[in-house]
Amino acid sequence: MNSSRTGLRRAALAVLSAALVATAAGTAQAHPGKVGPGKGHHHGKGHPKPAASLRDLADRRHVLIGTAVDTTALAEDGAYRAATAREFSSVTAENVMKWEVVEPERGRYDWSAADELVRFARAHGQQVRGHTLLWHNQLPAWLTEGVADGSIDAKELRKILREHITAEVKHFKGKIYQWDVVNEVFEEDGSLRDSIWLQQLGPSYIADAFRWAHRADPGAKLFMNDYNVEGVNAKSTAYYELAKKLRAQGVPVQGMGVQAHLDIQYGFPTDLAANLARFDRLGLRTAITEADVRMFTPSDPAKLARQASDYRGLLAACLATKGCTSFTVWGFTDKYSWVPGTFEGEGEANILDADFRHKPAYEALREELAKRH
Ligand code: 9MR
Repeated sequence: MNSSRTGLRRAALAVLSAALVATAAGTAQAHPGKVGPGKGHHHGKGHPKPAASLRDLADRRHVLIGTAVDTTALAEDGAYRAATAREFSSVTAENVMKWEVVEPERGRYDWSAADELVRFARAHGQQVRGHTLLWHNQLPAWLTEGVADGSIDAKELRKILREHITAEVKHFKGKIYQWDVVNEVFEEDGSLRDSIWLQQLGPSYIADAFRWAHRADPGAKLFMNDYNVEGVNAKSTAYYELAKKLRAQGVPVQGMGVQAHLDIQYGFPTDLAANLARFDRLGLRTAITEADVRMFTPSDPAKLARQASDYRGLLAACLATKGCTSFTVWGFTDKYSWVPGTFEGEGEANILDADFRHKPAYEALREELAKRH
């Protein structure tokens, strides 16, 4: 297990006892009464009008609805490909824009898988979210080993980071509407994560990363992105304070990405809208970037209802925030998900089941998007 996964699980365990107490209240609050939009209503001579897709409905709300894309599934699975094209107006590379994939050897770039996704997006009128330029995970071995054995010193590492960000953002210039420039740079307590970036370069690496990315593509909106920052807490407040400070210094930080990897065993973060609103007031865009809602398997109707309620709550908070212009799920079918491989006994975190059938969560998103506002 890599350190991000460990981090996620550690964080999850840390809030377990508090969350267990809060769960019942959270469930009740986050489940407002709802009415489906003309379910079973037939048009014309007995032919039901094909139901609008998520992206059709999202267009009317001027919000992008996105998914992370597993590019292997995209290449091999026709049903997956069709659903990706039909339901979403934005795509994020689940893995193929990460450093270990795009620069497997120093100075040798391999954009092929990412380019393929960008081509798919273009062909289907979809926007592309860029994920991610700087992370402590999925770094190439030449880089981590070079730092560990001292053959890459701090000065060299800063140059490597500048070249990586510049090369990647330039390669996709004009094709990416939002970039996750820095990913998961804070700990739960709001201190900066003790990564090789902090250790070698000190805290200024964050401002540098944004400046380099902006220079390479001034048109892309530049985001910070993390998990466990849904509510107002030490970690999200650290991002808020950092954004305020950097913007006062003229650093081009333009967005806050809230990953939203939820789990139905915990309470829904009911202060999500308030959290998004404070970033909005700072002049930042916001986005839900990696939504999924896991559970212990097998599912049952009650668990699926709670999952639907959580998805609905995430989307509702985004729709209520002016600058929240994209809502992305981290994969859309239970057929392909990072969850079972990471959280023992858990899964079924997505909005379609493994046979691409609509789950209550899918219907909840449709209903939320279809609401008059
Ligand atoms: O979904 C991704 C999975 O396929 C990779 O193995 C994993 C490696 O750490 O990264 C997953 O995506 C992560 C994302 O890039 C950042 N936020 C947490 C996501 C889930 O771990």
